[in-house]
Order: sequence, then C-alpha cells, then structure tokens
Amino acid sequence: MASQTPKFHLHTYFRSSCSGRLRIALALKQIPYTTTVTNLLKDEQLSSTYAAINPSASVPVLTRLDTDTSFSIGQSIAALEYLEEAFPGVHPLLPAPERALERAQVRTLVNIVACDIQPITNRRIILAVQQLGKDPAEWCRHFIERGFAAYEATLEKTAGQFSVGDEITLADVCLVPAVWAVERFSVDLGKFPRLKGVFEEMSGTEAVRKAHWRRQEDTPEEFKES
Ligand SMILES: N[C@@H](CCC(=O)N[C@@H](CS)C(=O)NCC(=O)O)C(=O)O
Repeated sequence: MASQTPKFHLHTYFRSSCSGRLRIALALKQIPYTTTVTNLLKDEQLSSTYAAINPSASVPVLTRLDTDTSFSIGQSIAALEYLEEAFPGVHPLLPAPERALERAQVRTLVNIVACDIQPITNRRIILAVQQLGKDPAEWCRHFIERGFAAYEATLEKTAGQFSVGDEITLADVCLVPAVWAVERFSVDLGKFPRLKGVFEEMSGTEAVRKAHWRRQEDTPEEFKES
C-alpha cells in the first residue's frame, strides 16, 4: 500500500513560545500543516470545547489527520519527539542514537527551557503572581535570567555553531521562542553571549523566519513583519 502523505494540524497562538517550538520543527522538517488559532488573551484555551482537544488547557496541540484514527498530542515536547521519531530522515533534531551523551546534552538544554523557565513564567502563573500583588515582570525576569544562566553555562561544554555541536537540535528549537518571549521583560541578553550567538545563528535560518511570532496569521497588524 502506498504510504499516505502526512497531514498535520496545529492549534497555535502567535505569541506562544511552546507553539513556536512546533512551528520551527515543522518548518525544519518541511512538514506542511493547517492551523487553528487559540487566542490566549481571550482565554479560549479554557473553554470546555478546547478541553476536549487538550485537557492541559494550553497550546500547542499537534494533530495528525491522515492516519486511520487521527490523534492529537497536547504537550509540545512530546509532539517534538513524535515528529523526530516519525520523521527521523528529514532534518534530524537529535544526534544519532549511538551519540548518547550528546542526546542527553540536547535534552538537558530542552529541559532548562521547558521545565525550569516556561512553566513558571507562563500566562496562568503571571496572572496568579499579579493576584498576589507582586510584579509579574520582575518575577519573570528573575526566573528567565536564572534559566538562561544555566543554559549559558551548559553551552560552555556543548556548543559549536548551535547549542550542541554544529547541527540544529531540539535545544535550539526550544531556545529561540524562549528568547522571543523575553523581549517583553527587558532581559539583557548581553549577559549570555553564547546563548545570544546561537539565537542569532538560528534567527538567520529560513525555518525560524517562517515560524517567527511576527509572521503568523494571528499576529496583530501593529506587530506584523513580512
Ligand atoms: N508543558 C506544556 C506547556 C504549554 C503552555 O503552557 N502553553 C502556554 C503558551 S506557551 C499556554 O497555553 N498558556 C495558557 C495559560 O497559561 O493559560 C507544553 O510544553 O506544551
């Protein structure tokens, strides 16, 4: 039987860093996809309809439509790893299986962003911090700088042209939208020169250009770039 062309759909929001990870990986792997915008500022992720799609009430959700039973993945790292395992031949985003240490280095950097930074600077946390009468910008700056300092120190051992060696990996895919997200919190990237260098290298790629938050269908006109 001829293999089906994969058909993907992404629930996304232009400013969501976790959605940005998927947009970059899909672009690198040259996988076309359709989208539904879930507007976080309108709390669309909290609706009961959306809960049926993603019980975690967050974006992104990656859905595959072409298989006999379509399925959705509602956690961005699981979705990235799915893409990597399902399409290892196009732009691999992990070092080869026998390079176990480098794979662990990639995952360490991924986890700094996806476990130590994003969850504690997420919209729902920002709102909770605000309700406690604290300054959410100061909160986010503090935890982003701690996370970036860990990323920067790790890069000393791992970096080449990109975060781990000279190939783009999942670490870079996660780093770029994390840097986009800090633009709002006046974090001084000059304190993290290796991280800044990798970000700039990544920003020059077509995949990152295409996935950029300023170039999405739901990017408001005042932020849009062509
Ligand atoms: N662990 C989840 C986190 C997803 C997440 O927090 N997404 C943010 C946007 S980057 C979101 O939907 N926030 C909505 C909220 O906090 O209510 C993942 O990696 O997919």
